[in-house]
Amino acid sequence: MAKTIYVLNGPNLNLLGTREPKIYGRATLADVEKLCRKTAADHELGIVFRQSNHEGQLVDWINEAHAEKAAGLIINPAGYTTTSIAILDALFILEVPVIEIHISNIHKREEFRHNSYVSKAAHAVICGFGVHGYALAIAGLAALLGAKE
Ligand code: CA2
Repeated sequence: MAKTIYVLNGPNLNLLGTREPKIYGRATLADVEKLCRKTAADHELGIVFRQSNHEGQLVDWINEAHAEKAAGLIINPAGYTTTSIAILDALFILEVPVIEIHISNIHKREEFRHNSYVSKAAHAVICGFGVHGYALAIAGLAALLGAKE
């Protein structure tokens, strides 16, 4: 049976492609989902792709990934990156690799974006590659999972 990965997206990423194109580019979340599905298929991985504006919903989906024995999880926690101990605690429960991704280079931006709680549970962090970072995250996760076989 194919391994399945979860790709979770946090608040306001539903608006991707509609505002602040200089920071986030012009791709929509639907475009990102398409890119992720293609990249996952190229690596023979199943994929669950979701977005929510609600912290508890993201926690529930991380718990679901654990219950469903997902092979790995990629998360763009967006605005919850620097605030959510609940998301961090849920990620700590996972026994599979977590990759944190940000479209923009958060370290080049305002200081309040720098201190990620999520990074404490992440195997790797990708930021600053625009939405292409999602494809890099899936390829990196696939390599990690292959290396374990
Ligand atoms: O660069 C990223 O991917 C971020 O996670 C995006 C978050 C921001 O709070 C993080 O510091 C970095 C914001 C997501 C908001 O998404 C928007 C999409 C379109 C237009 C405006 C905001």
